[in-house]
Amino acid sequence: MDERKEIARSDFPADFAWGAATAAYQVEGAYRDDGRGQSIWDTFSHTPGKTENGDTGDVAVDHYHRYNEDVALMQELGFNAYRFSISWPRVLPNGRGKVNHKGLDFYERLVESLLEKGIQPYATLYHWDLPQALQDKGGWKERFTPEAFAEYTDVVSRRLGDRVKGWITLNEPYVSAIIGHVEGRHAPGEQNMRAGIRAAHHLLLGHGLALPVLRANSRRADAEFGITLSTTYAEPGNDTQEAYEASVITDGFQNRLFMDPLFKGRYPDSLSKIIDQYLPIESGDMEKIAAPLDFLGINYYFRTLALAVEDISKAKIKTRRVEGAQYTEMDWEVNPEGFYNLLKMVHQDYKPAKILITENGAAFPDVLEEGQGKPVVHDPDRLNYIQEHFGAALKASREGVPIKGYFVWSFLDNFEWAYGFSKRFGIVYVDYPTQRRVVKDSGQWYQRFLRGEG
Ligand code: IFM
Repeated sequence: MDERKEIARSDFPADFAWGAATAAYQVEGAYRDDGRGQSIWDTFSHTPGKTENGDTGDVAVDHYHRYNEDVALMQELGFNAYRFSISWPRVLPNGRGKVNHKGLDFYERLVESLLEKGIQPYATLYHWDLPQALQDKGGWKERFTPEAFAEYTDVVSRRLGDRVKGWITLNEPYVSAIIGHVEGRHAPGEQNMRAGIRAAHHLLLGHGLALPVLRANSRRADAEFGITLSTTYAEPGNDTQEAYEASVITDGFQNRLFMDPLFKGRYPDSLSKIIDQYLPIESGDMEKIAAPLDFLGINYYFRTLALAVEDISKAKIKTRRVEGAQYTEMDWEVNPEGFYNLLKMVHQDYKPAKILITENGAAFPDVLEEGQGKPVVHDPDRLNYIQEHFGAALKASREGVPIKGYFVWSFLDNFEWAYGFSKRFGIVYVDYPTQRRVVKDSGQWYQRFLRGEG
Protein backbone atom coordinates (compact mmCIF):
# COMPACT_ATOMS: atom_id res chain seq x y z
CA MET A 1 0.00 0.00 0.00
CA ASP A 2 1.59 3.25 -1.08
CA GLU A 3 -0.80 6.16 -1.04
CA ARG A 4 1.92 8.68 -0.26
CA LYS A 5 1.80 10.81 -3.36
CA GLU A 6 -1.83 11.56 -2.71
CA ILE A 7 -1.48 12.66 0.89
CA ALA A 8 -2.00 16.23 1.94
CA ARG A 9 -3.42 17.67 5.12
CA SER A 10 -6.30 19.03 3.08
CA ASP A 11 -7.41 15.47 2.24
CA PHE A 12 -8.44 15.03 5.87
CA PRO A 13 -11.36 16.85 7.52
CA ALA A 14 -10.61 20.50 8.37
CA ASP A 15 -11.38 20.02 12.07
CA PHE A 16 -8.97 17.05 12.31
CA ALA A 17 -6.79 16.85 15.46
CA TRP A 18 -3.13 16.63 14.44
CA GLY A 19 -0.31 16.13 16.88
CA ALA A 20 1.73 13.58 18.75
CA ALA A 21 1.50 11.68 22.01
CA THR A 22 3.59 10.96 25.09
CA ALA A 23 2.96 9.44 28.53
CA ALA A 24 3.87 10.74 31.98
CA TYR A 25 6.28 8.05 33.14
CA GLN A 26 8.00 7.92 29.76
CA VAL A 27 8.84 11.63 29.57
CA GLU A 28 8.40 13.53 32.81
CA GLY A 29 11.21 12.36 35.06
CA ALA A 30 11.17 14.40 38.31
CA TYR A 31 10.13 11.22 40.06
CA ARG A 32 10.55 12.64 43.54
CA ASP A 33 9.73 16.27 42.86
CA ASP A 34 6.96 18.24 44.49
CA GLY A 35 5.46 15.41 46.51
CA ARG A 36 5.00 12.79 43.78
CA GLY A 37 4.25 9.34 45.18
CA GLN A 38 5.70 6.06 43.95
CA SER A 39 4.15 4.14 41.07
CA ILE A 40 4.37 0.49 40.07
CA TRP A 41 6.72 1.52 37.28
CA ASP A 42 9.15 3.09 39.77
CA THR A 43 9.16 -0.19 41.65
CA PHE A 44 9.44 -2.33 38.52
CA SER A 45 12.17 -0.30 36.82
CA HIS A 46 14.20 -0.19 40.04
CA THR A 47 14.05 -3.98 40.33
CA PRO A 48 17.23 -5.49 38.86
CA GLY A 49 16.71 -7.32 35.58
CA LYS A 50 13.31 -5.85 34.72
CA THR A 51 14.40 -3.19 32.20
CA GLU A 52 17.16 -3.04 29.63
CA ASN A 53 20.37 -1.65 31.14
CA GLY A 54 18.46 -1.11 34.38
CA ASP A 55 17.00 2.06 32.86
CA THR A 56 14.34 3.92 34.85
CA GLY A 57 12.04 6.90 34.31
CA ASP A 58 13.64 8.81 37.20
CA VAL A 59 14.81 11.54 34.83
CA ALA A 60 13.36 10.33 31.52
CA VAL A 61 13.49 13.34 29.16
CA ASP A 62 12.95 15.86 31.94
CA HIS A 63 9.69 17.06 30.44
CA TYR A 64 8.50 18.06 33.94
CA HIS A 65 11.03 20.87 33.89
CA ARG A 66 11.21 21.46 30.15
CA TYR A 67 7.51 21.37 29.28
CA ASN A 68 7.50 25.02 28.19
CA GLU A 69 10.20 24.60 25.56
CA ASP A 70 8.63 21.30 24.53
CA VAL A 71 5.26 22.96 23.97
CA ALA A 72 6.99 25.74 22.01
CA LEU A 73 8.49 23.06 19.78
CA MET A 74 5.06 21.48 19.28
CA GLN A 75 3.79 24.85 18.15
CA GLU A 76 6.72 25.22 15.76
CA LEU A 77 5.91 21.81 14.29
CA GLY A 78 2.32 22.94 13.77
CA PHE A 79 0.40 20.63 16.13
CA ASN A 80 -3.15 21.65 16.93
CA ALA A 81 -3.47 18.89 19.55
CA TYR A 82 -1.21 17.09 22.02
CA ARG A 83 -1.93 13.84 23.85
CA PHE A 84 -0.21 13.46 27.23
CA SER A 85 -0.98 11.48 30.35
CA ILE A 86 -1.45 12.48 33.94
CA SER A 87 0.52 10.67 36.60
CA TRP A 88 -1.91 9.37 39.23
CA PRO A 89 0.76 9.27 42.00
CA ARG A 90 1.74 12.86 41.25
CA VAL A 91 -1.83 13.91 42.03
CA LEU A 92 -2.65 11.38 44.76
CA PRO A 93 0.64 10.06 46.16
CA ASN A 94 -1.15 7.28 48.03
CA GLY A 95 -3.64 6.58 45.28
CA ARG A 96 -6.58 7.85 47.35
CA GLY A 97 -7.13 10.50 49.98
CA LYS A 98 -4.79 13.46 50.30
CA VAL A 99 -4.41 15.49 47.11
CA ASN A 100 -0.95 16.74 46.14
CA HIS A 101 -1.79 20.19 44.81
CA LYS A 102 1.71 20.74 43.47
CA GLY A 103 1.22 17.75 41.19
CA LEU A 104 -2.04 19.16 39.87
CA ASP A 105 -0.36 22.54 39.44
CA PHE A 106 2.09 20.99 36.98
CA TYR A 107 -0.71 19.74 34.73
CA GLU A 108 -2.44 23.08 34.99
CA ARG A 109 0.74 24.83 33.82
CA LEU A 110 1.12 22.35 30.97
CA VAL A 111 -2.51 22.77 29.86
CA GLU A 112 -2.24 26.55 30.06
CA SER A 113 0.93 26.52 28.02
CA LEU A 114 -0.74 24.36 25.35
CA LEU A 115 -3.84 26.52 25.13
CA GLU A 116 -1.78 29.71 24.89
CA LYS A 117 -0.15 28.23 21.81
CA GLY A 118 -3.37 27.06 20.20
CA ILE A 119 -2.81 23.37 20.97
CA GLN A 120 -5.78 21.39 22.27
CA PRO A 121 -4.99 19.21 25.31
CA TYR A 122 -5.94 15.52 25.14
CA ALA A 123 -5.33 14.08 28.60
CA THR A 124 -5.07 10.37 29.35
CA LEU A 125 -5.82 9.62 32.99
CA TYR A 126 -4.11 6.25 33.23
CA HIS A 127 -1.07 5.26 31.20
CA TRP A 128 0.13 2.39 33.41
CA ASP A 129 1.58 4.21 36.43
CA LEU A 130 -0.64 2.89 39.22
CA PRO A 131 0.25 4.28 42.67
CA GLN A 132 2.31 1.63 44.44
CA ALA A 133 0.18 2.11 47.57
CA LEU A 134 -2.81 0.68 45.65
CA GLN A 135 -0.75 -2.15 44.19
CA ASP A 136 0.27 -3.10 47.73
CA LYS A 137 -3.39 -3.85 48.42
CA GLY A 138 -3.89 -5.86 45.21
CA GLY A 139 -4.06 -3.14 42.54
CA TRP A 140 -6.27 -3.75 39.50
CA LYS A 141 -7.04 -7.28 40.66
CA GLU A 142 -9.30 -5.79 43.31
CA ARG A 143 -12.49 -3.80 43.06
CA PHE A 144 -11.38 -0.88 45.18
CA THR A 145 -8.96 0.19 42.42
CA PRO A 146 -11.65 1.15 39.86
CA GLU A 147 -13.39 3.00 42.67
CA ALA A 148 -10.16 4.82 43.51
CA PHE A 149 -9.69 5.58 39.80
CA ALA A 150 -13.09 7.33 39.73
CA GLU A 151 -12.08 9.43 42.77
CA TYR A 152 -8.78 10.39 41.10
CA THR A 153 -10.69 11.25 37.90
CA ASP A 154 -12.94 13.51 39.95
CA VAL A 155 -9.97 15.37 41.48
CA VAL A 156 -8.28 15.93 38.10
CA SER A 157 -11.38 16.84 36.13
CA ARG A 158 -12.60 19.30 38.73
CA ARG A 159 -9.34 21.20 38.32
CA LEU A 160 -8.88 20.89 34.55
CA GLY A 161 -12.43 20.31 33.31
CA ASP A 162 -12.79 23.85 32.03
CA ARG A 163 -9.75 23.57 29.75
CA VAL A 164 -9.07 20.01 28.61
CA LYS A 165 -10.70 19.22 25.27
CA GLY A 166 -10.16 15.46 25.05
CA TRP A 167 -10.32 13.03 27.96
CA ILE A 168 -9.05 9.47 27.62
CA THR A 169 -9.76 7.29 30.62
CA LEU A 170 -7.27 4.46 30.03
CA ASN A 171 -4.39 3.78 27.70
CA GLU A 172 -4.24 0.22 26.38
CA PRO A 173 -5.87 -1.82 29.15
CA TYR A 174 -4.71 -4.93 27.25
CA VAL A 175 -1.12 -4.07 28.10
CA SER A 176 -1.87 -3.31 31.77
CA ALA A 177 -3.94 -6.48 32.20
CA ILE A 178 -2.26 -9.07 30.01
CA ILE A 179 1.34 -7.94 29.61
CA GLY A 180 1.41 -6.70 33.22
CA HIS A 181 -0.38 -9.61 34.91
CA VAL A 182 -0.19 -12.64 32.58
CA GLU A 183 3.06 -12.27 30.62
CA GLY A 184 4.79 -10.31 33.39
CA ARG A 185 6.96 -8.23 31.05
CA HIS A 186 5.47 -5.03 32.46
CA ALA A 187 4.66 -3.77 35.96
CA PRO A 188 3.43 -5.17 38.24
CA GLY A 189 5.06 -8.25 36.68
CA GLU A 190 2.63 -11.02 37.61
CA GLN A 191 2.25 -14.21 35.58
CA ASN A 192 -1.21 -15.43 36.26
CA MET A 193 -4.25 -15.60 33.95
CA ARG A 194 -6.72 -15.15 36.80
CA ALA A 195 -4.94 -11.96 37.86
CA GLY A 196 -4.93 -10.70 34.27
CA ILE A 197 -8.63 -11.26 33.69
CA ARG A 198 -9.59 -9.74 37.01
CA ALA A 199 -7.40 -6.75 36.13
CA ALA A 200 -9.00 -6.47 32.66
CA HIS A 201 -12.49 -6.34 34.13
CA HIS A 202 -11.54 -3.87 36.85
CA LEU A 203 -9.77 -1.63 34.33
CA LEU A 204 -12.90 -1.59 32.19
CA LEU A 205 -15.01 -0.94 35.27
CA GLY A 206 -12.67 1.93 36.20
CA HIS A 207 -13.34 3.37 32.76
CA GLY A 208 -17.08 2.90 33.25
CA LEU A 209 -17.04 4.61 36.64
CA ALA A 210 -14.82 7.48 35.44
CA LEU A 211 -16.82 8.38 32.33
CA PRO A 212 -19.88 9.92 34.07
CA VAL A 213 -17.54 11.76 36.45
CA LEU A 214 -15.76 13.32 33.49
CA ARG A 215 -19.02 14.24 31.79
CA ALA A 216 -20.27 15.86 34.99
CA ASN A 217 -17.08 17.81 35.71
CA SER A 218 -16.19 18.94 32.21
CA ARG A 219 -17.02 22.57 31.59
CA ARG A 220 -16.00 22.82 27.94
CA ALA A 221 -18.96 22.57 25.61
CA ASP A 222 -16.83 20.86 22.96
CA ALA A 223 -15.16 18.36 25.32
CA GLU A 224 -15.04 14.72 24.21
CA PHE A 225 -14.56 11.51 26.14
CA GLY A 226 -13.17 8.14 25.17
CA ILE A 227 -10.74 5.32 25.85
CA THR A 228 -7.61 4.20 24.00
CA LEU A 229 -7.06 0.57 23.04
CA SER A 230 -4.01 -1.16 21.64
CA THR A 231 -4.92 -3.15 18.56
CA THR A 232 -3.48 -5.57 16.10
CA TYR A 233 -4.91 -7.00 12.89
CA ALA A 234 -4.70 -10.75 13.47
CA GLU A 235 -4.57 -13.14 10.52
CA PRO A 236 -3.79 -16.86 10.28
CA GLY A 237 -0.12 -17.29 9.37
CA ASN A 238 -0.95 -20.29 7.12
CA ASP A 239 -4.06 -22.17 6.05
CA THR A 240 -4.23 -24.67 8.89
CA GLN A 241 -7.05 -24.87 11.44
CA GLU A 242 -4.45 -24.38 14.17
CA ALA A 243 -3.37 -21.05 12.69
CA TYR A 244 -6.94 -19.94 12.26
CA GLU A 245 -7.72 -20.73 15.90
CA ALA A 246 -4.58 -18.91 17.04
CA SER A 247 -5.64 -15.83 15.05
CA VAL A 248 -9.06 -15.89 16.73
CA ILE A 249 -7.44 -16.04 20.18
CA THR A 250 -5.02 -13.22 19.29
CA ASP A 251 -7.85 -11.06 18.00
CA GLY A 252 -9.84 -12.02 21.10
CA PHE A 253 -7.23 -10.97 23.63
CA GLN A 254 -5.88 -7.91 21.88
CA ASN A 255 -9.05 -6.43 20.41
CA ARG A 256 -12.33 -8.03 21.46
CA LEU A 257 -11.63 -8.54 25.17
CA PHE A 258 -12.02 -4.75 25.42
CA MET A 259 -14.10 -3.76 22.39
CA ASP A 260 -16.92 -6.24 23.04
CA PRO A 261 -17.63 -5.05 26.61
CA LEU A 262 -17.30 -1.38 25.58
CA PHE A 263 -19.57 -1.59 22.54
CA LYS A 264 -21.72 -4.67 23.15
CA GLY A 265 -21.85 -4.90 26.93
CA ARG A 266 -20.50 -8.48 27.06
CA TYR A 267 -17.25 -10.40 26.88
CA PRO A 268 -16.36 -12.17 23.61
CA ASP A 269 -17.55 -15.75 23.10
CA SER A 270 -14.23 -16.55 21.44
CA LEU A 271 -12.50 -16.30 24.84
CA SER A 272 -15.22 -17.68 27.10
CA LYS A 273 -13.47 -21.01 27.81
CA ILE A 274 -10.42 -19.14 29.06
CA ILE A 275 -11.81 -16.08 30.80
CA ASP A 276 -15.34 -16.69 32.11
CA GLN A 277 -14.14 -18.59 35.18
CA TYR A 278 -12.10 -15.58 36.32
CA LEU A 279 -14.35 -12.62 35.48
CA PRO A 280 -15.39 -10.81 38.70
CA ILE A 281 -18.56 -9.28 37.18
CA GLU A 282 -21.08 -7.79 39.59
CA SER A 283 -24.57 -6.60 38.84
CA GLY A 284 -24.59 -3.36 36.82
CA ASP A 285 -20.92 -3.55 35.78
CA MET A 286 -21.50 -4.28 32.10
CA GLU A 287 -23.98 -1.43 31.69
CA LYS A 288 -21.46 0.99 33.18
CA ILE A 289 -18.69 -0.30 30.92
CA ALA A 290 -20.84 -0.02 27.82
CA ALA A 291 -21.94 3.61 28.33
CA PRO A 292 -21.68 5.52 25.03
CA LEU A 293 -18.29 6.97 24.07
CA ASP A 294 -17.65 10.10 22.05
CA PHE A 295 -14.63 8.48 20.44
CA LEU A 296 -12.56 5.34 20.43
CA GLY A 297 -8.79 5.87 20.55
CA ILE A 298 -6.93 3.37 18.38
CA ASN A 299 -3.25 2.60 18.84
CA TYR A 300 -1.89 0.54 15.97
CA TYR A 301 1.68 -0.53 15.26
CA PHE A 302 1.69 -3.96 13.52
CA ARG A 303 -0.37 -6.90 12.36
CA THR A 304 0.00 -10.40 13.75
CA LEU A 305 0.32 -13.56 11.68
CA ALA A 306 -0.70 -16.24 14.15
CA LEU A 307 0.48 -19.84 13.74
CA ALA A 308 -0.47 -21.67 16.92
CA VAL A 309 -1.48 -21.20 20.53
CA GLU A 310 1.75 -22.00 22.32
CA ASP A 311 0.73 -21.68 25.96
CA ILE A 312 -2.73 -20.36 26.70
CA SER A 313 -2.01 -19.93 30.41
CA LYS A 314 0.48 -17.23 29.41
CA ALA A 315 -1.58 -15.94 26.43
CA LYS A 316 1.40 -16.99 24.31
CA ILE A 317 0.91 -17.30 20.56
CA LYS A 318 3.45 -18.55 18.06
CA THR A 319 3.68 -16.11 15.17
CA ARG A 320 5.20 -16.06 11.69
CA ARG A 321 7.69 -13.61 10.25
CA VAL A 322 7.30 -12.59 6.64
CA GLU A 323 10.22 -13.21 4.37
CA GLY A 324 11.37 -9.93 2.82
CA ALA A 325 9.09 -7.72 4.91
CA GLN A 326 10.44 -4.75 6.81
CA TYR A 327 10.52 -4.95 10.61
CA THR A 328 11.02 -2.07 13.05
CA GLU A 329 13.59 -2.15 15.84
CA MET A 330 10.85 -3.60 18.07
CA ASP A 331 10.71 -6.49 15.59
CA TRP A 332 7.22 -5.39 14.54
CA GLU A 333 6.27 -5.92 10.93
CA VAL A 334 5.67 -2.72 8.96
CA ASN A 335 2.24 -3.40 7.54
CA PRO A 336 0.00 -0.43 6.73
CA GLU A 337 -2.56 -2.77 5.11
CA GLY A 338 -3.09 -4.25 8.58
CA PHE A 339 -3.89 -0.75 9.84
CA TYR A 340 -6.42 -0.21 7.05
CA ASN A 341 -7.97 -3.65 7.66
CA LEU A 342 -8.13 -3.07 11.39
CA LEU A 343 -9.86 0.30 10.96
CA LYS A 344 -12.39 -1.21 8.58
CA MET A 345 -13.00 -4.11 10.96
CA VAL A 346 -13.53 -1.82 13.98
CA HIS A 347 -15.90 0.36 12.00
CA GLN A 348 -17.87 -2.60 10.73
CA ASP A 349 -18.05 -4.60 13.97
CA TYR A 350 -18.36 -1.83 16.57
CA LYS A 351 -19.38 1.40 14.81
CA PRO A 352 -17.70 3.88 17.17
CA ALA A 353 -19.12 7.38 16.65
CA LYS A 354 -15.64 8.65 15.99
CA ILE A 355 -12.11 7.26 15.91
CA LEU A 356 -8.95 9.06 16.97
CA ILE A 357 -5.65 7.46 16.09
CA THR A 358 -4.14 8.07 19.50
CA GLU A 359 -0.82 6.36 18.69
CA ASN A 360 1.03 5.19 15.61
CA GLY A 361 4.73 5.29 14.89
CA ALA A 362 7.91 3.27 14.77
CA ALA A 363 11.24 2.68 16.49
CA PHE A 364 14.30 2.62 14.27
CA PRO A 365 17.93 3.21 15.22
CA ASP A 366 18.74 6.91 14.90
CA VAL A 367 22.09 8.60 14.59
CA LEU A 368 22.68 12.20 15.59
CA GLU A 369 24.95 13.77 13.00
CA GLU A 370 26.45 17.16 12.32
CA GLY A 371 24.68 18.66 9.32
CA GLN A 372 25.48 22.02 7.76
CA GLY A 373 26.12 23.92 10.95
CA LYS A 374 23.42 22.13 12.89
CA PRO A 375 22.69 18.65 14.19
CA VAL A 376 20.46 16.42 12.08
CA VAL A 377 18.86 12.98 12.35
CA HIS A 378 18.00 11.27 9.09
CA ASP A 379 15.24 8.71 9.71
CA PRO A 380 13.91 7.64 6.32
CA ASP A 381 12.39 4.42 7.68
CA ARG A 382 10.29 6.21 10.27
CA LEU A 383 9.28 8.84 7.74
CA ASN A 384 8.20 6.15 5.33
CA TYR A 385 6.29 4.34 8.08
CA ILE A 386 4.39 7.49 9.02
CA GLN A 387 3.56 8.40 5.44
CA GLU A 388 2.32 4.91 4.62
CA HIS A 389 0.16 4.75 7.74
CA PHE A 390 -1.30 8.20 7.05
CA GLY A 391 -2.14 6.77 3.63
CA ALA A 392 -3.85 3.73 5.12
CA ALA A 393 -5.91 5.93 7.47
CA LEU A 394 -6.83 8.23 4.60
CA LYS A 395 -8.00 5.29 2.53
CA ALA A 396 -10.17 4.01 5.39
CA SER A 397 -11.49 7.51 6.01
CA ARG A 398 -12.46 7.94 2.36
CA GLU A 399 -14.41 4.69 2.67
CA GLY A 400 -16.43 6.05 5.57
CA VAL A 401 -14.44 5.20 8.71
CA PRO A 402 -14.99 8.28 10.92
CA ILE A 403 -11.34 9.09 11.73
CA LYS A 404 -11.02 12.56 13.23
CA GLY A 405 -7.52 12.81 14.65
CA TYR A 406 -3.99 11.43 14.48
CA PHE A 407 -1.35 11.48 17.20
CA VAL A 408 2.03 10.18 16.12
CA TRP A 409 3.87 8.12 18.73
CA SER A 410 5.91 9.78 19.87
CA PHE A 411 6.65 13.46 20.09
CA LEU A 412 10.00 12.82 21.80
CA ASP A 413 12.28 9.81 22.16
CA ASN A 414 11.56 8.45 25.63
CA PHE A 415 11.61 5.61 28.15
CA GLU A 416 10.24 2.61 26.24
CA TRP A 417 9.17 0.60 29.29
CA ALA A 418 11.04 -2.72 29.63
CA TYR A 419 13.29 -1.67 26.72
CA GLY A 420 14.44 1.39 28.63
CA PHE A 421 16.01 4.01 26.39
CA SER A 422 17.20 1.49 23.82
CA LYS A 423 14.30 2.13 21.41
CA ARG A 424 13.60 5.54 19.94
CA PHE A 425 10.08 6.34 18.70
CA GLY A 426 10.29 10.15 18.63
CA ILE A 427 9.91 12.45 15.65
CA VAL A 428 12.13 14.62 17.85
CA TYR A 429 15.45 13.12 18.89
CA VAL A 430 16.56 13.50 22.49
CA ASP A 431 20.26 13.47 23.22
CA TYR A 432 19.90 11.88 26.64
CA PRO A 433 23.16 13.12 28.24
CA THR A 434 22.33 16.78 27.44
CA GLN A 435 18.54 16.51 27.00
CA ARG A 436 18.93 18.49 23.80
CA ARG A 437 16.00 18.14 21.36
CA VAL A 438 16.72 17.79 17.61
CA VAL A 439 13.82 17.52 15.16
CA LYS A 440 14.35 14.42 13.00
CA ASP A 441 13.67 14.41 9.26
CA SER A 442 10.30 12.75 10.01
CA GLY A 443 9.41 15.66 12.32
CA GLN A 444 10.40 18.15 9.65
CA TRP A 445 8.26 16.34 7.10
CA TYR A 446 5.33 16.37 9.55
CA GLN A 447 5.82 20.12 9.97
CA ARG A 448 5.66 20.66 6.19
CA PHE A 449 2.63 18.37 5.94
CA LEU A 450 0.85 20.33 8.67
CA ARG A 451 1.68 23.61 6.94
CA GLY A 452 0.05 22.24 3.82
CA GLU A 453 3.34 22.01 1.96
CA GLY A 454 2.84 18.33 1.08
O1 IFM B 1 5.63 3.40 24.21
C1 IFM B 1 4.43 2.71 24.07
C2 IFM B 1 3.28 3.50 24.66
O2 IFM B 1 3.49 3.80 26.00
C3 IFM B 1 2.00 2.71 24.56
N1 IFM B 1 1.79 2.21 23.23
C4 IFM B 1 2.88 1.59 22.54
C5 IFM B 1 4.12 2.45 22.62
C6 IFM B 1 5.29 1.78 21.88
O3 IFM B 1 5.58 0.55 22.44
